[in-house]
Amino acid sequence: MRLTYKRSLIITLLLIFSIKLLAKDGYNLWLQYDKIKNENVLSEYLSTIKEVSYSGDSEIINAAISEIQLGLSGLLGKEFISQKNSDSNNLLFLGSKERLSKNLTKNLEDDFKLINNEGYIIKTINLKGKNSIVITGKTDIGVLYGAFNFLKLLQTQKSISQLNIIDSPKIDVRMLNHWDNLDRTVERGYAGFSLWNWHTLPDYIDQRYIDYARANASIGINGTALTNVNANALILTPQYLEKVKALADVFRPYGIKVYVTARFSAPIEIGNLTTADPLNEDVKNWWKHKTEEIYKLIPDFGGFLVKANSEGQPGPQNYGRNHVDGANMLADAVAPFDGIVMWRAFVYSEHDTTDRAKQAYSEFVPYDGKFRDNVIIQVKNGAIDFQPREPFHPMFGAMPNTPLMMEFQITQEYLGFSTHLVYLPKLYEEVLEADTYRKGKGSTVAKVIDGTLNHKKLTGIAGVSNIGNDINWTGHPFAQANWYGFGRLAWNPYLKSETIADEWLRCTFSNDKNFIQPIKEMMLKSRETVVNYMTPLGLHHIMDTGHHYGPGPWVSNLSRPEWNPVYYHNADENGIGFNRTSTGSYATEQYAPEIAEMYNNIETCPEKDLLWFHHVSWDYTLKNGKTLWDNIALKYQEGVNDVEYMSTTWNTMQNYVDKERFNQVKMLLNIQLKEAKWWRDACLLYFQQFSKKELPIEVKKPEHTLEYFQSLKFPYAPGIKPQW
Ligand code: GCV
Repeated sequence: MRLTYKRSLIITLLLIFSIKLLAKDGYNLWLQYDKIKNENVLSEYLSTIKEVSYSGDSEIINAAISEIQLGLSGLLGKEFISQKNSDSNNLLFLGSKERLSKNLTKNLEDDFKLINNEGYIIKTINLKGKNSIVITGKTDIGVLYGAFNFLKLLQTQKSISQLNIIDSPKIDVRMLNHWDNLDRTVERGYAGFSLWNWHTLPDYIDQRYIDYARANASIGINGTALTNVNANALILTPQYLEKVKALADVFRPYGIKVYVTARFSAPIEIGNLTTADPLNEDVKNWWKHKTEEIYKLIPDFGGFLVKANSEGQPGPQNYGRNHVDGANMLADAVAPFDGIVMWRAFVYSEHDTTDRAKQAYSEFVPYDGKFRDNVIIQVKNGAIDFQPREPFHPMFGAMPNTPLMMEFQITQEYLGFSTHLVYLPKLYEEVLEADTYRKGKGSTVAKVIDGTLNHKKLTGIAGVSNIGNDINWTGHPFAQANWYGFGRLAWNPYLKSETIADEWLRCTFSNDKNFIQPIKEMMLKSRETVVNYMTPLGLHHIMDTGHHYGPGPWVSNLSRPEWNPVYYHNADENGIGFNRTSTGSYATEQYAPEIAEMYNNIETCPEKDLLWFHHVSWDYTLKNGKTLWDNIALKYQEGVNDVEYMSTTWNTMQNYVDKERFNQVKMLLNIQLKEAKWWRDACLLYFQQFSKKELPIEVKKPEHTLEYFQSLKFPYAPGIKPQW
């Protein structure tokens, strides 16, 4: 009796264990190293790599070697014991330039001229009749990036028989911004709580911290701002700095520097000063000493990220000073340690009645050239706030004497949270490819960001993280693609979103073309789909207020006008849209003349941006010969139809995807469909009050009344503090 019980217990445990092994909870992200099933591919790899060897003993090289071992043992199903400095045949060799033999160095001389300090070379070399693949770089971090990229070749089943890959990042600072609070809530976070367990740090190092660093390094991210820009000064106290140091120690072997957000009033809150005036000597000294204290603990600390005089955050203007005074004071404190200050340009004031879209440009452009060399201005991709579609921010290209970095939002605050499948690299690509015309045709935003347009030494890009402690990190399995895609574009802002989707799908799910082709198509379309069912034709910021979940075009009762959706859509009997032309707020004049003219004229303004720049009559005829009202309604319907199509496409994919992730995506697409219909019906019913027109026959009749939609309340929608 006892034996039987024991036996069944053992069998159950074994079963649970094996199910756990087989289960795909998404934790491994795109670093899935399952054994390659294609025999031809596998045999090519096994005959090309017989041994692994390396040179160097830094913690970065150790990280590269252990990733190669992990990857090869999984993908090829064979253990490789790495030898130091072996030179047998069919070798995979890893080591930085200074570790290479004379012959190898000679062989790679020209290639090294093509890479920068973080770049890598992966090359097949035949020396004295012996074949080897060499993964190298000028520094160890280049070797680590090379190792991840080599594994990606295997994951995506590329031939490795004659390799010659030379690649370098085009942007210096490639970072994630976590809007994580010290109580572990995440502002605009939809994937659980913060990864950083401040309570158990610094003594407890969660495996997640290491896997977070691996994932980031695999796509070339080299920085992380750990804390919310709506900052808490406590992070700068010794108690918390010890915890930051612990994280910095974990991330260092993966080439990732830590940054924290600096609350401008910290000298008062934790320093016992009576002012935070940036020109006050005591304040300057306080920051100087605080910075010294930080660098003593974390010698490679990256620097500060600052949100000042924005949405209630303190800043230099509280003392009659300006952004230059504030940023330069902090820049002087970090300069001796090669630190940088990322000063955000996301500002708009309750005392300024001009169009919110104009305020950042007006406030910052006059300061062009006045910031210290180690200050970089962090600018959101558009002038309002991470909308499903915004024209590029007019500041890009308008401050030739100041480094500007891009801020994209990876977390889907305005794009359906982590329940909607939206592939954001498509949005990023649109912005990066936009032409500012600041130095004639071809002056793209990408060229501003990578510094080539104005010969900038300091370059950067930040993505507001969509990561939390959900088992799969991002909530929606496809939201992982947005983290991945951000990293890839940060490395190379000229990459195509399609290439990135292809790579990600192969690494994350399957190499089967019957899966890749339809799902890639679905991903590429998904951004336009969300624009259509939320904010078509240039509409913007009509989400319900506070949490930004679902539609709320009717909201008009908030204290600040620009917090109300009615401010943005201006719907009335005459039409809809924000007049930002010369007859309106004249925001168009903040662009280079070629772009200003294009946007200013209703005939040349791209229809996708029409209502961003123009207040347009309901009867205005668009290029397809239909009225504006019909176009708006049809776009909402198209959005819904496309989600239906996404859902049907996904439902035919069960043979290519593990059960867990298949079901997750299936359920999430059902939610997305429900919410797309909600958006369509609520917005059309609301706008119809002004247009007073029938819905075109293609548009489904709403199942609820406008009053019903207006009555919906979500006090506990994720991403905000309930008291807000
Ligand atoms: C961190 C928007 C968001 C805020 C965010 C702010 C910012 O307003 O709704 O949650 O605050 O942008 O970028 O600073």
